[in-house]
Amino acid sequence: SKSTQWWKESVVYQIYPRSFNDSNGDGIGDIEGIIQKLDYLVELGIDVVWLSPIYKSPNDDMGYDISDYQDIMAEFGTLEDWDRLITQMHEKGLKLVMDLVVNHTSDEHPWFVEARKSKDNPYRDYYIWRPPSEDGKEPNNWQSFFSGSAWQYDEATEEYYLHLFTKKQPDLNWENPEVRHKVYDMMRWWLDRGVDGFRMDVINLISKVEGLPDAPIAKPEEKYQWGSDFFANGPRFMEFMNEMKEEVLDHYDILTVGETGFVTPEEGKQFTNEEDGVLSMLFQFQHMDIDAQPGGQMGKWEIKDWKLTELKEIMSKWQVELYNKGWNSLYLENHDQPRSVSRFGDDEEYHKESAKMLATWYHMMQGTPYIYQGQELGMTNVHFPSIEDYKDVEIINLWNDLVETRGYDPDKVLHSIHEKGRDNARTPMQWDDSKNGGFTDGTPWIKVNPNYKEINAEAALKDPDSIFYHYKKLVQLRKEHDVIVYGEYELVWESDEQVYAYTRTYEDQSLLVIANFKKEKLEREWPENFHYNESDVLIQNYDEAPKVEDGKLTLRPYEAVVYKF
Ligand code: ISL
Ligand code: CA
Repeated sequence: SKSTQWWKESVVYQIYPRSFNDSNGDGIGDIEGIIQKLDYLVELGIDVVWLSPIYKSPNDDMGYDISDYQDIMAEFGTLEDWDRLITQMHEKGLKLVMDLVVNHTSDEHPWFVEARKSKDNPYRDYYIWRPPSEDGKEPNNWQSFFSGSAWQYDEATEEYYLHLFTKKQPDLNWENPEVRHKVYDMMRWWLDRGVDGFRMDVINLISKVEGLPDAPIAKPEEKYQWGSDFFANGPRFMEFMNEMKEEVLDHYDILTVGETGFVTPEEGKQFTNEEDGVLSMLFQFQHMDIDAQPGGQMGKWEIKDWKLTELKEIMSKWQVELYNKGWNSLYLENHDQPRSVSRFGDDEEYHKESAKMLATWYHMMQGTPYIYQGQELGMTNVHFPSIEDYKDVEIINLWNDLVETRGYDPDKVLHSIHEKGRDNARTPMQWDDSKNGGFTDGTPWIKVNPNYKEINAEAALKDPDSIFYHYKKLVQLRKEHDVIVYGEYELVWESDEQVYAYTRTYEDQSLLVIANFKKEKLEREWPENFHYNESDVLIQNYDEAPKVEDGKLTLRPYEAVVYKF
C-alpha cells in the first residue's frame, strides 16, 4: 500500500553547524554561514535539513549538552538569525528539522544548577540521584558511553547523579511528569516557530529499569560494565513516547526520526508503524557496528573485519521487515561516524568510483536517505598526528583512560582514533582550495583535512563527473521514479561476498541495483529473470555502463549500476 507523506519522498541533508561555514572569521561555523550556503543545498536538490544542536551550550559535547533549550549558542548567532534562516529556507522550499536532546541536559542548565543545591530543592527530582553504595562507591557499575563510570559524586549533597554521557551531561529523570511536560512545552515552542520536525537524540534511553540494577559482568578486567539492558528501550519508553505523541507530535505535520541504537527490526517496526507507531522513522546502528567488536560502546575502538554477507543480512532484514509496516532511514555517515568512503570504500585510487558506488547502493534502498555534510564531496577520514589535534570529548576521554591512566600503547589508540574517531566527520567543510578550504578567514576550531586542495565543493561543481553531481542525480531520480520510494526490496546473489545486488519492485516498475564492493574486476552471470537491454541503465558510476556479453556481466573495481525495467 502506498500511503504518502512528504518525509517519505524527501532526502535529508545533515548540517553540523560548528564545521559547516564560518561567516565572521572566529573559526566557528554559524547560522549566517549556513544562510550563505542555502543555494548550494538547493543545487544538490535535497528537501530537508537536519541541523545538529544550535542551542545554548558550554560545548562539553559540542552542543549535545544544552544549557538553554530556547536560546541560541552565542557563537552561532541569535534567535533573530535563526528566524531568518528558517524563513529563507522555507522560501527556497527547504524544510528544517532540529535536534532534540532530552535524555540529558548540560550541568549548566538552570534545572541542574538548582537541583544540585540541596536534596529538597524543587528541581532535585528532575535528575537521577542516588546515595553512595554501602562501601562508599558508585550506586551501580554502569559504564558511561564516554569512558569511566556513569555516576558523578556531588560534594554539596553527598550523592551521585547519573550521566550516561559526560559528567557535564546529567540524565533527566523522565519518571517525573513535570520534566516530561516541560519538554513537551519546549517542543511546541519550536514547532510554533515553524520547525518541520525533530531528530531525537538517544531517545530510546529515556526510560531506565527501576532500581537501576548492576550490569552483568561481561568484562571482569574492567571496573565498569556495559548496562544497556537497563537503559535502552526501557520499560516505559513506549508509554513516554505515546504521551509525547498525544501532547505534541500528533498536532503537527512533521518528520520525526529517533536516534535509536540497540534496536532490532522488530522493535523498529513497532516504533515506526503507521497505525500506532510513535516516530516517522529511526536510525538503527547495526550496519554501523559491523566493524566493531560486540559488548558495548568500547567495542567500536577494536576494529573488526567484516563480510559483505553480514552487511547483506543486516540491511535486508531492515528492508524486508519494515516494508509496508514502518519506515527506514538510510545513512552511512553522521557527525558521530567516520567517513564512509574511507570506511567502506577506497579513499585513494578509487576514491570517486567507490564514493559513487556507496551512494548508489544506499540511495536505491527503501527509506528516507540522509546525506551528511561533505559526504556529497567524498570527504575522507583525517589522520591527525597528535592527540592534541583532537577536540571530541569521546576521543579525549578515551585517550586519558587508556593511554594516560592505564598505559596502553599510544600508537594503537591513535590508530583506532584515525579509523573510528568522531572528529573524522567534524573537520571543516571543504568549500574551495583557498586557505582552510574556504571554511573560515580565521583559525578553524579544528584543523582542516589537508586534502581540501583536491576535495572541495568548488572543484566538484566545476566537474560534471563529480561525486556531487552523482548525488544530485540520485536525489533527482528519487523524485522521478515511484519505485525508488515505494518499491519492495529483494536481495539477489545472497551468498556473494563481493557484489551486493538487489531489486526493487512497485506496480509495473522494477529496479536492479548492482554494486561491486571490491577493488577487483569481477565477472557475474547476468540474472536470468531480467531481459538485458543497454538502454535500461538509470545511473552508473563509470563513463559507460558495464559490459554484458554472452550473458556475462563484467564489473570494474567498485562499479555500480542501476537498471530500470
Ligand atoms: O558516537 C557514537 C559512536 O561512538 C555513538 O555511540 C553515540 O554516542 C550515540 O549514538 C549517541 O549519540 C548522540 O548522543 C550523544 C552525542 O555525543 C552524539 O553526538 C549524539 O549523536 C550524547 O548526546
Ligand atoms: Ca563564526
